[in-house]
Order: sequence, then C-alpha cells, then structure tokens
Amino acid sequence: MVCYPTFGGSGVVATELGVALAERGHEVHFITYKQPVRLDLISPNIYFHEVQVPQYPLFKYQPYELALSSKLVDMVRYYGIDMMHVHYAIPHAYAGYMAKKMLEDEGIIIPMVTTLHGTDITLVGNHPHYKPAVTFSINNSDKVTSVSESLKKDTLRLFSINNEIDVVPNFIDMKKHENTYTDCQRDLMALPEERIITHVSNLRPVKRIIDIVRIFAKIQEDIPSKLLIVGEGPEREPAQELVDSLGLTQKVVFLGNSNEVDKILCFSDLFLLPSEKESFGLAALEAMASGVPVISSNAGGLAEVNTHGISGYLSNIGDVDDMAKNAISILKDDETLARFKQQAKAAAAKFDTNNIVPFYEEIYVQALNKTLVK
Ligand code: GMT
Repeated sequence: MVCYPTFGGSGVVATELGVALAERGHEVHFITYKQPVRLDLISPNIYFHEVQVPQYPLFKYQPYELALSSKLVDMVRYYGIDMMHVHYAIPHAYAGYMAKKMLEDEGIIIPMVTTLHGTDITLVGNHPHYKPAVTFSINNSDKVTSVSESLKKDTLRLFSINNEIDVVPNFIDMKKHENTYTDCQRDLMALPEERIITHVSNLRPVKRIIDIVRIFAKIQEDIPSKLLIVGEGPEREPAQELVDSLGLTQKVVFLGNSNEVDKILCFSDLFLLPSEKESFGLAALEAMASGVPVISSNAGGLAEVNTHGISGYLSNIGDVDDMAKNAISILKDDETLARFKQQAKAAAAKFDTNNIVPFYEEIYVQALNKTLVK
C-alpha cells in the first residue's frame, strides 16, 4: 500500500483499506515517508516501511520518487509481496511503474493497481507539467480504480486514457461509528440550546472555508449555534479574519488537526462541505456514518454520497444563501433534526467496509490474472 501518510482523504482510505484487508487475512505492507496517521502498527498482518530520502545539497529538489521506487523494489524482493496498490497518481503511480520495471528485469512480475482520488486528476495531475507522466502511469497500471463515477468521467475527459477504470467508492466501517460514547461532552463546546455545526478538512482553497463562515453567519442569525472548524491549512487565517470581522469570534472554534474526529462528530448536529471540487467527500461520509446530516455543494461526486432531502441537501457551488436556508430547515426543530440524523446514518450504511472491500479483492485477482496472462 503506497499512500500519503498525512491528514487527507486518500491516505485515510488507503489506511482503512489496508487495515480491513489485514483483518481479512492479507499481509499488508505500508510503504511511505511517515507512519500513516490512522495506522496502529501493533496489529496482526500490518507492516510499515519508511521511505527515507537522503538530503544532498546539490539537489534543489530531493528525488522522493527515486527513493520510493527503490524502497518498493527492496520490500517486494525481501517480503515476496504479490501486489502493489498505489493511492494518488502523483507520484505514486509513476514510482510504482518504475519499481515494476526494475523488478521485471530480475524476473519478478508484480501487478500494480492505481487508485485515483481526486485532486491528482482534477487539480494537480491535470497541470501541463505533470500531465504526460500522469497519463502514462494511468495507462500503464494493471488496474485503475476511481473513487466515484464523477472522477472517472473527469479522468476520461481530461486525459487520453486507453485503460479501463473501475469505480470503487470509498467506504466506512459503520461499527466504528456506532455511538460508543455515553456522554459526548457536548457541553465542552456549546450551550445546551446551541446547535453544533462542524467542518473537517485540510482547509485548502478548494474547500471554500470562507463560504462556511458565511453560511454559519446566516444560520446563527436564526438559530443559536457554534461552528467547529477542524483541520489546518492556508484558509485558516483568512477564515479567522472573517470570523472576527463578523463579530463571531466567540461562536467559532478552530480546533486544528485532530485524531478525535469521531468524538467531535458525536456531538455535531450538522456538517458543512461547500467544496469547489470534491471527487467523493469522505469527510461527508464519515459525518453521515456518525448520524450527522450534510449540507454540501453539488461538486464532483458529492451527489453520489449525499442524497438531497435525505442525508442532507446539495446546492450549487457558492450558493451560500441556499445552503444556509437548507441548514436552517434541518436544524429548526428537534424532530426534523432527529429524522435527518437517522436518515444520514442509514444512507452511509451502503458504503460499509464489508460491502466495498470485496470489490478491491476482486480487482486484485483481476490484476494478478492479467499479469499471469502476460
Ligand atoms: O481533498 C482532500 O481533502 C484531500 C484529498 C486527498 O487526496 O487526500 O481528497 C481526495 O480524496 C478523498 C479520498 O478518496 C476524497 O474523499 C476527496 O473528495 C478528494 N478531494 C477532492 O477531490 C478535492
């Protein structure tokens, strides 16, 4: 499993997939530059190998891909690994392909599955400086998956792809989101009469954090509430400035990066995700699994996750008024809120780990068969 180890959807999906596969009896090796944030290493069948990049002053840019592909070669040789699964095309699919070719030279044939996550296609990978390498790596993967139908369409529209793309949606372990907290300690965050509205992300411009503050400003004119913003990123400062200028400093809490998102979701009443682009919206699915309805934009694959009028509502990107109106309609009375909470949880259940991980196992079998035929 090759992934980004930091906070961010693709790394979370890779980690959860690895953990689920290990539980199903597969031996899973994580190969990345740091221990993935959600990975417990003291678990059966799980290994972590750190990619180290020696710093050399001659290089303006240290060659991570080189170190990663060399590490992949070493680990495949040493542990007899049967399959590489790389998450996020850049630079993982590229490094994986190089490792595959180096191993082929030694007579070791190993298939590579590439999972496309979103910004590797819609924002970064699409840049002319990366596009040829990304196109090549996708076309030369043994199997390619994307996390939504929308991302598949974007990939086919933006790149010249001659490989098949299978859609395997992201997933969630519903068991882990059963409310195990007898006391969510919501009183630490809000007064009894206040609703709690939450956003979790890496606070990049694509998440439209300013919209979140504006939506919240409108909601709290009608309904006493608190806004919790979880995560770190470049939009934190401008958002904080707007919060202060709107006189909402006592109403908005910036919690920074957190390993306790499930606890935060436990006392949340509503989740906001008004993104500019969102291939899937794992954060929305996590909220729904915890019984938190979602007010989102209709960008990318969000409509495949958040069902309008059931698990929450969708609006056009930037339509702050509509999002605030929909939020108020959910939060206005306890009965409606309870109904949406229950519907959000039920809608999340179709993405349960047990329903989705077998698709990846099937993809692995297909990739292995493909390389056997070659
Ligand atoms: O947008 C993020 O928060 C990070 C990014 C990533 O690669 O970690 O997330 C992308 O992958 C997630 C997991 O598949 C998806 O749930 C997110 O929708 C997707 N982000 C975007 O498309 C902007």
